[in-house]
Amino acid sequence: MPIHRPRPILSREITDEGLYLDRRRFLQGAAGAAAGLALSGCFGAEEVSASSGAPAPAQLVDVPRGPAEFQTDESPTSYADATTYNNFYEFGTGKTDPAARAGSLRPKPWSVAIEGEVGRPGSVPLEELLRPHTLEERVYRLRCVEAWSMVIPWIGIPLVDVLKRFEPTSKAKFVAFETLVDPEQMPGQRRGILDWPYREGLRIDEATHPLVLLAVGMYGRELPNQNGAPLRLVVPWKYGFKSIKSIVKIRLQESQPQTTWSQENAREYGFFANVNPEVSHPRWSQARERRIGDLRKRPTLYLNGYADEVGSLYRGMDPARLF
Ligand SMILES: Nc1nc2c(c(=O)[nH]1)N[C@H]1C(S)=C(S)[C@@H](COP(=O)(O)O)O[C@H]1N2
Ligand SMILES: [Mo]
Repeated sequence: MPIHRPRPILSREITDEGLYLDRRRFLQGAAGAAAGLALSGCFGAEEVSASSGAPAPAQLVDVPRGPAEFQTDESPTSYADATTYNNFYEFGTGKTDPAARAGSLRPKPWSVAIEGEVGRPGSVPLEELLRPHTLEERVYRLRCVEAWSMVIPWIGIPLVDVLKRFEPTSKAKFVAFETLVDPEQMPGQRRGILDWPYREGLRIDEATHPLVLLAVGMYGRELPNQNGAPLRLVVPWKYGFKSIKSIVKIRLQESQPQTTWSQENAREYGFFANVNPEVSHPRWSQARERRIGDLRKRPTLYLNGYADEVGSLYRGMDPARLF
């Protein structure tokens, strides 16, 4: 178990979701402590200026802007930063590991299984999953639980439109998502750093909110592997770990799904994981965040600035429980 000491947390101690794992391994005397040290303090774009070296993915042309309430006029994070400063533990726990190693992922061909409480379950090739829908661009803030953030122009389709096609039953109270498991393609899965597959979930009213995007691209191109090619979730009012990458399974179900990070440490990574500046992470404050590329920190916004859209989903619930 991680050790929680009641004392002020220095900002340089806020590193990554894996720190407590590395601490645990350190305490057990196992390997991994060195990785933990190497990770500390990796923050700004200053430290991650290298481009991934991989060729840029194919362009997605003529994608219209989505509705105005799903945009922001804040400047997007640079493409170089958004594609070289990543969390994707299937390729390692370092911020630059995904860009360096995700070349082994083969996003084509790709199929997605839709299972559980739906009238029309099945495994669907990605092209078929997308075919009836019109791609759109949305510029969203992405706030990682580690207290950094980005602004990313995504390309995708609303999850609700896809779910509807498979005809959810009245028992569909939650939606569970899973990432691919294949250690050949995802070498980080040879280590038990997390319990693979990476799993996430949403309550059905959250999953069917029009803000939730199934993304296939960013910055006018297909998703780079390190950002979750070929299909990832984007839930902009929740901490980034909810936005699961490289999805192969979507399951509608009656019970709340077990999710990877809350299974690892429920106290530090809850099921709801709603961005809230007033609910501290056990090891650091969430009041402020570093926008990658900026030097100064900025205040974190309740529900990452999407309270007008999704605040009503949580009316009457205890805010402390919503992490
Ligand atoms: N399968 C999978 N999905 C994942 C992760 C991961 O390690 N594995 N990391 C999450 C975390 S912690 C964040 S902050 C975002 C980062 O997305 P980005 O690298 O595209 O910015 O992806 C999320 N999705
Ligand atoms: Mo994150």
